[in-house]
Amino acid sequence: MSKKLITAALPYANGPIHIGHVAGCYLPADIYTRFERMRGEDLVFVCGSDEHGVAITMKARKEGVTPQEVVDKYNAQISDAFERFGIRFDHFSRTSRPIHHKTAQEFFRKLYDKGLFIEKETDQYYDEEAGQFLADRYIVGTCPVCSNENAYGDQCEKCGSTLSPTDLINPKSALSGSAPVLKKAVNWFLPMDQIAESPAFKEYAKRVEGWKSNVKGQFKSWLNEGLQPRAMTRDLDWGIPVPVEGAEGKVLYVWFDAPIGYISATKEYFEQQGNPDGWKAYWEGDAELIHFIGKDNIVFHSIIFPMMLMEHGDFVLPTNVPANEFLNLEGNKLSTSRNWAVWLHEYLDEFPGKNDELRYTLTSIAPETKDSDFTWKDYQLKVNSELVAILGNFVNRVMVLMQKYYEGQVPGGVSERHTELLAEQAKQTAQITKLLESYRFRDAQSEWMNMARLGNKFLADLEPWKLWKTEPEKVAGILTDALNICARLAILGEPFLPETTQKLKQQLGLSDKFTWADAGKAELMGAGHQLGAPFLLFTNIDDEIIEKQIAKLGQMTEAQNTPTEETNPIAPQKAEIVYDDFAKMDIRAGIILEAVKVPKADKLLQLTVDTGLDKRTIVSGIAEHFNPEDIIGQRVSVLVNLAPRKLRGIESQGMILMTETDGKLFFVDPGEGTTAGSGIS
Ligand code: B3M
Ligand code: ZN
Repeated sequence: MSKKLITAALPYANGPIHIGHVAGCYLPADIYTRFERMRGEDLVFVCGSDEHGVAITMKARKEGVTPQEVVDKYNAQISDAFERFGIRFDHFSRTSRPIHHKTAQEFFRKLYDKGLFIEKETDQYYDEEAGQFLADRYIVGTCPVCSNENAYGDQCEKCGSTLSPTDLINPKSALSGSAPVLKKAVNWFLPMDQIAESPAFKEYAKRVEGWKSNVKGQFKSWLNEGLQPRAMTRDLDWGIPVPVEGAEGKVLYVWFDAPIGYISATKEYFEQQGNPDGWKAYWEGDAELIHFIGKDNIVFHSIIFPMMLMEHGDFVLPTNVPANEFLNLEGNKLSTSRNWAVWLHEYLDEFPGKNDELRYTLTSIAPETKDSDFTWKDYQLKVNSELVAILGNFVNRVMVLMQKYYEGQVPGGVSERHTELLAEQAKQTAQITKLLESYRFRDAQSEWMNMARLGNKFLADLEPWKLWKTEPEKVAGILTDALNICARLAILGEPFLPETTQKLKQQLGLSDKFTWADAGKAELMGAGHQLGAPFLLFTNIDDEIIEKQIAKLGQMTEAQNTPTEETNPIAPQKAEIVYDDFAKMDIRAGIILEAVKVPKADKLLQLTVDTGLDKRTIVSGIAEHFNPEDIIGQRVSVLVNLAPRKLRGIESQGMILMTETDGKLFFVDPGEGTTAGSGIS
């Protein structure tokens, strides 16, 4: 079995992740790796933050902080959001790490030593006011291809053309706004035109024939237009120093170093596993390399990086580059500056426990072959009329009837439709597998939902609730057949909806150790098997929630424009709930026994709390407000039946209640004389 290295584009650590990024590459990569893991494939899934380039230094200028502060802040925010959302990388690295600097410099040096680069003195734009060369995004002007007036020196984001600064019409410095002058500078160029003619590249180009049409299309149009040598170094002070004498003050081009980040991340992962040479097997021989990216990264992953890899010689070339197109939002392009975005960390805060609702929606509209549009109404519709009404409803009907008739113990037997039902499921299973193998996640998920539809139709046709009165002996087989559909849904749905299928397995009383092949078994649950207690997998999303999200779009956050004094310090009352909603919460008095800072997380403390029921670990976001040693012995109110959640790899089993006033946090003290475990109601 060949080893697989799966990568997802390294996000720039210059801002948070939004749903466009998620739909573009992180979610598809996660679905694919979960699927391949269940098939027992030997794979490693790496990512990390891209911390060099002008994208970072521009942000630092804008925020009035150092580039280091920018990357530290956003690396933490991005990796935290991925973890909370359940994007299960084996390793998430950073291109600022020493191991990456070393790997990228050695890579450059090897190509340099073999004489590959063209050393060329060229005219580079220079901002005399700022006293700085203007690479890439430091220079803006009119795109020669589509006339967009805000094209960057390296790329036009409107038409997707890759540009050189001197291609721009009417160039202006992004630093001072002034017209730049040309100044001579030496840089090292990758002779892409020559490499494109090499037999090795021609051989590689054959494999691109089998790739997705949008990727193949861009690949071909690049080659047809004719490639030019491209500078792999920059006159900048932020980045990886060019490891060549006489190159002082120059750094590697960010698009040279960033993809090498996939190699460094693999190395670092294996180093941390105590197997420092283990990474090699994923980068040589018959190892497969699969890059998940968005469409603006296609040229770098299908042409430039493969050229670098083939000239280096020690590594495999990409097996596939399943790139997605762009996701729009409510009919408009996502835009950070206009705050026209759904930020992942905000979604996670505002929709706790609803990761799968977003995963499902994004996969169902994935921009796999062309741009697509996310709307909140559509999200609501997908949740209410598919997750709740089809999947949730099917599972719930079966579970409730099972409790009612058989106290949750599988009766066994088969229905009169058994054979055709199994044949249909086998067909669907094969189809889902085939679609996942060919990176068609959208269709794969929809075929999976069809299996739940099949279940609903089966129940509606045979009406076990009616037969129970007239021919009760038939009901056992019907419900056993239906339960086996539920179990198959739990196995096949894991790549798409990992949290839901986990809950489903729990209800069905199934273990977690299923492989993909198990989905092919006729009987997944037989007579005598005891089910767990039924509970709803999904709840409807109300109009109010959707309207609030729509209203939020395009509004600048407080930090962006409103002075804090003007904002109302008292939050408005939340939507009404019924007593049962409240009664579901089990809140107890507790005592903090231990408190330590969670490494590399500014906000988090790991607490050991005596809840009266047990001594458990709770991770709380209060580190910026309390010293760990000051809160030992503190009386607290604890929500003890909140589903456990992993934060920075630590399982948090509950939540400490806090009040916030004027930005300060206070513990909700259950009162003197209370003992741990007393209920709060
Ligand atoms: N950071 C570009 C981007 O976020 C870039 C990807 C690097 S992948 C090696 O679009
Ligand atoms: Zn353009």
